Amino acid sequence: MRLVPNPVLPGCHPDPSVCRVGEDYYLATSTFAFHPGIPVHHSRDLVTWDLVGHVLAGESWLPLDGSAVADGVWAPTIRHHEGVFYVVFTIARDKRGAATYMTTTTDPAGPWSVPVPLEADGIDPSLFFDRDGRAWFTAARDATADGATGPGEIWLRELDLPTRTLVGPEHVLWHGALTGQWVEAPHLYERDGRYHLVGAEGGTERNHAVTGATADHVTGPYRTDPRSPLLTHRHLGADEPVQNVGHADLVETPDGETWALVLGVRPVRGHHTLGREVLLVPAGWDEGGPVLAPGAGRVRGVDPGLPVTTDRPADWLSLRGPLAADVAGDVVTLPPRPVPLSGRGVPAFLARRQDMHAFEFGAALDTGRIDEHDAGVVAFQDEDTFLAARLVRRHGGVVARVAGRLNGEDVAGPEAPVAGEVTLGIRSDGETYAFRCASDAGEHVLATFPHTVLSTETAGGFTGVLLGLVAEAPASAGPVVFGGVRYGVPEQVSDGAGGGAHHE
Ligand code: 6LW
Repeated sequence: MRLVPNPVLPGCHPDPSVCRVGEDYYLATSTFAFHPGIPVHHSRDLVTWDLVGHVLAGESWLPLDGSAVADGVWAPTIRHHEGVFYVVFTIARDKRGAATYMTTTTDPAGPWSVPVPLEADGIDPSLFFDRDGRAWFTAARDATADGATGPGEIWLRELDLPTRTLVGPEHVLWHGALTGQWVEAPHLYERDGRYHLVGAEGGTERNHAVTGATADHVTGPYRTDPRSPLLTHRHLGADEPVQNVGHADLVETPDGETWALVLGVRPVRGHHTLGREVLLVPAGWDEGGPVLAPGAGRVRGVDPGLPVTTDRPADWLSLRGPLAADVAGDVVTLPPRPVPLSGRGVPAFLARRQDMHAFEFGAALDTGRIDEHDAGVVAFQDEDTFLAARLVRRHGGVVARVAGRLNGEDVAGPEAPVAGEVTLGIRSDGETYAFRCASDAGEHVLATFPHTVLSTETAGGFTGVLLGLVAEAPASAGPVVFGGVRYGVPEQVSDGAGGGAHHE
């Protein structure tokens, strides 16, 4: 088995879906309430992935005002058929599928068409183009939990491409290999005239698993692949460096090799902060169906000694909608907004994914320009869990302090007077987050927290930590200029702003 370095796409990129066109692979992942939505990454070797664009941006963006961070855009599937790229995805509300959309393009870098709603229940939509030219839509939805079925089921209907509507009868395909374990993430594949349905079960936490079923006809009947789970780390114990492995999509190389992209997490002392990341797993086929990680039975290539790369350009994100922010080299200018990070609006918040355990993130602010602002650097999990080193004006002076929320409870640290240019930073060794403040008067730690408080295991939700810049103030207050924005491994910090871009 060939060993590849994993994860191939670190940081919060859950629910990977992949398609190939010639020698080019395209990958789509979930973005919840982040804007722009659904990054499209390109690769020629399935190992190195470069961001080429976003599915939901500009005209194709769907407003997510009022959305919880963990809701919003879930589990896109990307497919290519006769020159057209298709993406189907769910908009979730209250952690349930609320609407399903489809969008298309001929250029995966975008723009993508304005998404059209599909009349479909549930989550995790997928598309399958059969050899005879017919297109099929599958998704996962709740089923009556009568003991024999449910709580999830995979269903299928034909997709009429010209009208972009679901047509014909509905077929219930499968209730999973492990009935009662939330079957989801369905993808269909055809091989040698047989249909293979691959799903995920056990929930996206420690019991996550890839399972499967096969049929002679696309509409079924499907019989559980008795080798299920086809891949899981649920039985490997807490010391296994990768956990929560599941949610697979398969792709074939031009040479006929099969590979799977799956999601997994890398906990530190049982808690993960980087979100669900993309892992590459070799695959093959036998008479039963797909064989994932042949000869190993597990995801390999996750080596704490692998070099950490810091040259990945930032995919700058805002929350719930576009922001008039300007990124020029390592200078980020944020017009303020009176919207708190704890709310459900669009705050003046621009962030990048934390994609390394040990990192340093920081930016310099001029205290002379802090007026009605509450501005600084943030480690953000969701609206209920975030910590920030912030500057505010008090009695004519400016103070630095840590303020935020942990599981919905406000947290505020002691205030330290500061003046002149101040650098606010967040530094982590993987087990702590230290919030720092440096000025001409010296450098000190404002507060340190264990990484567990920002982890998904503690905070819940579906995302990982974002590292960002915030400028909360009435819109009439002047823009906040963050200079020297940097992100990198501690001691070896590089420019993290990642080139110039206007983020509108
Ligand atoms: C995704 C689903 C899941 O749609 O998490 O529990 C959802 N598993 O497959 C959001 O990533």
